[in-house]
Amino acid sequence: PVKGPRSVPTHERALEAVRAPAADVDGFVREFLRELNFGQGVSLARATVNDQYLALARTVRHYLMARWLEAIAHQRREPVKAVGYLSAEYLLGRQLDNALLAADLEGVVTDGLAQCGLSLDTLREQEEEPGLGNGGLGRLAACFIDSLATLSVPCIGYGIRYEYGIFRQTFVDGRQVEQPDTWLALGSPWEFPHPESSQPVNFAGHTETFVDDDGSERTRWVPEWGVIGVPYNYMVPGYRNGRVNTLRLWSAQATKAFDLSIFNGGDYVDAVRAQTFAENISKVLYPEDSTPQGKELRLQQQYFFVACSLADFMFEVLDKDFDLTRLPERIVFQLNDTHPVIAVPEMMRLLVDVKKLPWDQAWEITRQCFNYTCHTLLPEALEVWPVDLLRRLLPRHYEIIDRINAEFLADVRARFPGDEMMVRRMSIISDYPERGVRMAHLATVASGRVNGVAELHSQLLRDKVLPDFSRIWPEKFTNVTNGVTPRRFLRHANPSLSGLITEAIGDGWVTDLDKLQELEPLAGDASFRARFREVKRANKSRLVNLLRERDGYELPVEPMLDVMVKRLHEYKRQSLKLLHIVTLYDRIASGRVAASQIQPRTFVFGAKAAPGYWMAKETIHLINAVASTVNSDPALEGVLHVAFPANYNVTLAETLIPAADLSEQISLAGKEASGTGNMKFALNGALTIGTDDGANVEIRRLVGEDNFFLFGLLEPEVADLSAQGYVPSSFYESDDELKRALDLIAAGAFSGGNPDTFAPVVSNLLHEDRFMALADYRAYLDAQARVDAAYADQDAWSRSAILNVARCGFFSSDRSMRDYIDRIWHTDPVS
Ligand code: T68
Repeated sequence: PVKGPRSVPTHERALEAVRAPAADVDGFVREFLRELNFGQGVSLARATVNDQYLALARTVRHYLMARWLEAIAHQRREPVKAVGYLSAEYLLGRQLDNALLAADLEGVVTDGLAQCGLSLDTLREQEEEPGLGNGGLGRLAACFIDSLATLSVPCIGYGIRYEYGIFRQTFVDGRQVEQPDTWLALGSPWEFPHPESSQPVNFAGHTETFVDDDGSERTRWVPEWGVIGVPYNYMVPGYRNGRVNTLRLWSAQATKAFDLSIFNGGDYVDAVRAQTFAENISKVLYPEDSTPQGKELRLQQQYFFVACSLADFMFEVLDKDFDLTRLPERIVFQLNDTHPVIAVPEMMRLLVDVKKLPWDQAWEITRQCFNYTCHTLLPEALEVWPVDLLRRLLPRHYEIIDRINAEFLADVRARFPGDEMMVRRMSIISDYPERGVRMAHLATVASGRVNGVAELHSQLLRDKVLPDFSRIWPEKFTNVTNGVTPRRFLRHANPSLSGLITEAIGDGWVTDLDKLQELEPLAGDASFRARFREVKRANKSRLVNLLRERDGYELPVEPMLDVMVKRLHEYKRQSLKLLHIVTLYDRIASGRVAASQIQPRTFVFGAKAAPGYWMAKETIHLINAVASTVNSDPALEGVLHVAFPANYNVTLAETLIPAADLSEQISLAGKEASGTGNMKFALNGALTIGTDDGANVEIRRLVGEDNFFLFGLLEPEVADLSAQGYVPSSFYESDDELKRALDLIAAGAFSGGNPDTFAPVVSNLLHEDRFMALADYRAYLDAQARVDAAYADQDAWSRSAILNVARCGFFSSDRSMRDYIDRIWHTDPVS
């Protein structure tokens, strides 16, 4: 019998709207214990921390579920144009706290768990973060989908459910050793597999022409093998607005037909091998960032997730009989870099071969459905697929690309008769050094809009990377400066500062970050500054405790905390940071400066190197070597410390960034497309020392030049110096301190006297130095001296830090999303 005021037959109850459990302590405890007992199958008394964590995660999901189902139902009832964000990477970070924050459950959960004798702090540590991305590009995708949900804009994030995400970094004798990231091993409570919505994906084979029923000649693809894509859905909750969007990640599975036939033939070993082969596609995230790794498996991954995603949207999300000529009214696909660009010929194939639309009409639709974001300036980072490979793996797609190119080049020739050089430069298919498909060109030709990720980057993209394209289609090119989600990177990561801000100006800033401007007058208030300093100090001691427990570092809380966290790359110039540290060390060790004369600093690095990037790995070894020398010198106790916690990831960033005083953003001008770490630090009240590069330019303009330490060559100066012929050794010869620092490393001061250990790093800087670290060394040291002087006046420093917070509202990813919506997508929120 159903208890309650009204007796409702069971079947009718089932039809009622899904209800969240009561959002009070009792309601939570009931639901949590039910999950523990019936979902996890254990009693509270016998439950492990992992059982408790899994039950908690599932309980929290229940609170979001009704909204999620409603969002899906609403989109079916009253469809509006949605964003299809196509990204090979999503660097999500932990989910539990984000969900608690979005659903406003932290208080209830803390109290409810306490009633069960459990602590939220312990359970949250149990979560393995889904590290399905390499760095900035993947993290940006995660910030963007968070903001779209918070803005109530329908979005489906499409990507790959890698079984192994970005490798877990360990250090052995100071060298990076990669371990597999087994993020799924203890269960993955945030995902919902939907095998019934699987999509078949084909590869290889050949194409053939045939005469259709209506007498027309058509092409069909006769593939050789295929796999199945199984979707796993994740909730993307908006911040306290009742909106929950979907992230749909695809996992590869062997087809039944594929292995059954072999099984029936009696060859079990071969059948299993076939399965392994198919499932390899979503096995592992490529840990190479910035440069494409020209591997067949990578192209398979790209096509796999894009084919699943387009079919999913066009034939599952939309009704099967939807009039595809109206597709642009319902979806706009954003290409997150070139990785998903194979979606362009795939859409053409679906429209022309499968749906039998005329080519021109299909092209018109396709062009209205895609836009492309470029995330790099390094020419070697633009993907080019060898024609032979593409043709073998995706023969029909190659034909389609070839026709797109032929029509595009005919257009170029018509506009610029006789300019065959231009035709060659612009061609989607290049002839040299081998025949290859330039994915950035294909993306640009097919897209309505092409954008860079910061003002400087977008300008260089137009003028240097794609100049011919911007000449023929100036209106295609636009800028959208990156942003970061204030929910994760301020509200969640920095509860102390969030509390102080909210006390001062209310909590509207969480969804309207421009409101931080209201803090500006408080920068002039001595008591507010004192409280701001207390917050910073508390965040530093939180970090010091974490690094003691996590990595065994013993660090003082008092010194300035100077942080450089990002992927290890020559262009980002961790080596320049090292030269600064080695110089400080040398000044004291040589007696030129007394330890007591130095502004005490703790340097923190966090960086993963691509496993195949040798020079980056040598640099990691050198950072660790310098760290152990500096940290074990008793004369430097309390003066200089260097920490390099292994396995920098989103979770570590959340404790590190709020503690920082100084943010290192020191790439060679013209190389960092934007940077987003730079925004997170400034928003958390660190001052930046940085070059005139990427979004640093905009940060400095907004926070004011007095509150930013600028140094180094400007981009045009870099270009000039390059053109003249850059000779790094001339800087070494003419700067005594630089010479001493490099000589010290070369002499083995950090390698137990062994001069060979770091000879390659030294020689690379001295004779090659592609990113001009030596040219910027003196300017960098001078800027660091200005930092020291400024930090000596703590009151003035905190004034600048508060102004950084107050003036960084622009860098909310909510603003980035509004820019995409207004200038590129033209989508509307749902109420
Ligand atoms: C980064 N790119 C940019 N790439 O370097 C950074 N590449 O300036 C920018 O802020 C950020 O994108 C967001 O726009 C990357 O992170 C990759 O991770 C990557 C991954 C695979 C292949 C190539």
